[in-house]
Amino acid sequence: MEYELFFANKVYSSWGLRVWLLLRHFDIRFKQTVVPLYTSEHSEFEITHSPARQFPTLVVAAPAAQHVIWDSLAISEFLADVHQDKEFWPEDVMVRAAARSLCAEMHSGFKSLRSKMPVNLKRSYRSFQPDEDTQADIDRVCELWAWVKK
Ligand SMILES: N[C@@H](CCC(=O)N[C@@H](CS)C(=O)NCC(=O)O)C(=O)O
Repeated sequence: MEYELFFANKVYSSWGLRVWLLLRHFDIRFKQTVVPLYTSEHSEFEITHSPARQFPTLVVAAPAAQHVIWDSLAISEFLADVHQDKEFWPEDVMVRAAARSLCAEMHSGFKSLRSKMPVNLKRSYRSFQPDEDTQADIDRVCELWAWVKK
């Protein structure tokens, strides 16, 4: 099986970075292709790899066919299914359930944090003052990290 990971940008897109880091961490070979958002390459990508629309998208070339998998969590679950020797998820069923809870909340929550503090790995926002909702999200992340460390 050959993998090609399409992502928008490594500096601004934590979604794409998640899958990129996972592939690197588990030493899984892949080709990477950056598709700048809202360009003609993006439109071409949407036509060629329909119905995927967002990044990251993983294109899997298997002997009989080519498959398109999109959304960082769906891609991660696919990789965990295929590479069962790599221990993507904890072995213990209850620890695994807790890990899934954390991932699910990370994937669908933290709306204020995401919109007020978008990822930009080239900048540091030292003077940024979070509003109430953003501070609540920050507190929640800290609570979860403290809980994981226990
Ligand atoms: N929940 C999705 C979010 C992906 C996402 O929002 N990707 C952005 C780039 S960071 C995108 O492709 N935007 C283009 C669009 O929405 O047309 C995931 O986990 O993959």
